[in-house]
Amino acid sequence: ELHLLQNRWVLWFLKNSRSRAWRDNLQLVTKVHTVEDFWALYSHSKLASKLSPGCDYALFKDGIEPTWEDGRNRQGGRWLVSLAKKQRHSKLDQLWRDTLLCLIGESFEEHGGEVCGAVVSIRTNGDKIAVWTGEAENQEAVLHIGRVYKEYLGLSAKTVIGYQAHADTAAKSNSLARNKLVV
Ligand code: M7G
Repeated sequence: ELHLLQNRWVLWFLKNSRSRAWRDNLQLVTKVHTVEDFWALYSHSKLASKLSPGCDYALFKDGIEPTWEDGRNRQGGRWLVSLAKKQRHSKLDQLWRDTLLCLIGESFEEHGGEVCGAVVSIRTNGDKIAVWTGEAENQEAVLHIGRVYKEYLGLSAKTVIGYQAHADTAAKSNSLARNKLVV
């Protein structure tokens, strides 16, 4: 007996290559409909910590691309967890797995509809994990999602995570966009 997920999810892989446009580096890997699909995929995929710098994994709801331009993301933003370089070894894989479980397990209750997906980015200067939501101005939903997510990851009270609108991120290619909210 298979256990259907409340939403269908799509795993994407991005392999950095400067010779092509950013969008052309994004590949749809597979769709996940059941708990069993999810674990089969997870256990056969490389851990995030084993990917090359410049690569991303993204898990998004079916029908939403992991891009700022997708209509469901255009007005949205992300809760960003920035890791120190040394945490790739000690923390990254656990935090990404817990992020995936938080999404597919629909942990955000009545605000789950605002969640679009999540991204893990492997970067030489420090890896990143983010949960993307659909409406940066929906403060009640954004704050609820941020609080639940931080708790789910077991981040300490002194760890502060920020939420940035994609429009602000897209406009600032080199520095971090301002936080609209923090938890
Ligand atoms: P990143 O991978 O989000 O962060 O963006 P990084 O700076 O830590 O590597 C790197 C670059 O990829 C951006 O400056 C954009 O040029 C491009 N890029 C990233 N995203 C998420 C998008 C997107 O959604 N749409 C477009 N058009 N470009 C993007």
